[in-house]
Amino acid sequence: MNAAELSNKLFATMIEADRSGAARIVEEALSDGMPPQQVIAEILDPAIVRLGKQWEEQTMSLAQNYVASKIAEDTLLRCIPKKDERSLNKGAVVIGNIEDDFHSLGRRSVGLFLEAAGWEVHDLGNDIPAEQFVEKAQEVGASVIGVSAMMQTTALNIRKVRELLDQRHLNGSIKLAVGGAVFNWRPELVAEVGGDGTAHNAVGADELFLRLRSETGGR
Ligand code: B12
Repeated sequence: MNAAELSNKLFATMIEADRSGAARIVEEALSDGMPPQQVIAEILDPAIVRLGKQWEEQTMSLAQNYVASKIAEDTLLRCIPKKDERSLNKGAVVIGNIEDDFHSLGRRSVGLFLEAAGWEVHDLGNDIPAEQFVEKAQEVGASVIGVSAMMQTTALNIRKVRELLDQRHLNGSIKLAVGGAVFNWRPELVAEVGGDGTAHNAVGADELFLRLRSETGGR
């Protein structure tokens, strides 16, 4: 079965709330030798995009969407390599969903791809206030803060991170990456919230973070 077919199967298990069926599909792909990043990019991501479309077309309930999202999260967790299998040599970064935002799936994908690419990722989780992002970045010596927001309203909370970085004169040493579906729909929002750059998906996050790190004077 190719990736598109497996994605269709995974989508069906998400809609039918079939958690163990979803687990079997992922285990099968991984044990056939498909790299975890490919499982995410070609099997999981397209299934979530379809989920999003159905949600927007109002052909599913919030409860159904919620269970489907949990299954997507399980799938993502199954793809995360064990800590000791990674070599983290690109330096520290901090990621999280901005205050009031609970859309964790995209952020977790980004974290996974960054770790796989060699970054030491400090993932703060959902609903993170601006102060916490900046304080953690200072504590771990991060060159980039990556903030995820899925909704127009929550994206605007990212401005507080920008303000804090500027107030503390950290704008030269810590860069602000922003992302989430709302930035893909409205690219002008990146500048509106004071972001230094964005990537449309997790696959592009490593390149973005490398560029931003180089703007801090880091190698
Ligand atoms: C799944 C989902 C949920 C799940 C989230 C589960 C979870 N654990 O994440 C649940 C059911 C909990 C949920 C709740 C809500 N949701 Co919702 N949700 C979605 C949905 C269907 C998919 C989002 C998703 O996971 N996409 C898949 C991931 C892989 O893609 P992604 O998030 O875009 O991330 C990729 C890129 O954007 C990028 N990226 C992401 N972050 C970052 C960060 C950086 C730094 C970089 C570089 C890149 C990057 O890389 C990621 C991986 O490739 C979207 C619809 C849609 N089309 O997006 C609505 C959507 C985002 N939700 C919406 C709404 C309104 C809500 C609720 C208010 C619903 C309600 N009435 O209760 C609540 C609010 C919760 C909150 N306060 O955050 C709206 C937002 C409208 C808007 N434009 O403001 C949307 C667009 C649906 C809609 N059209 O109504 N939701």
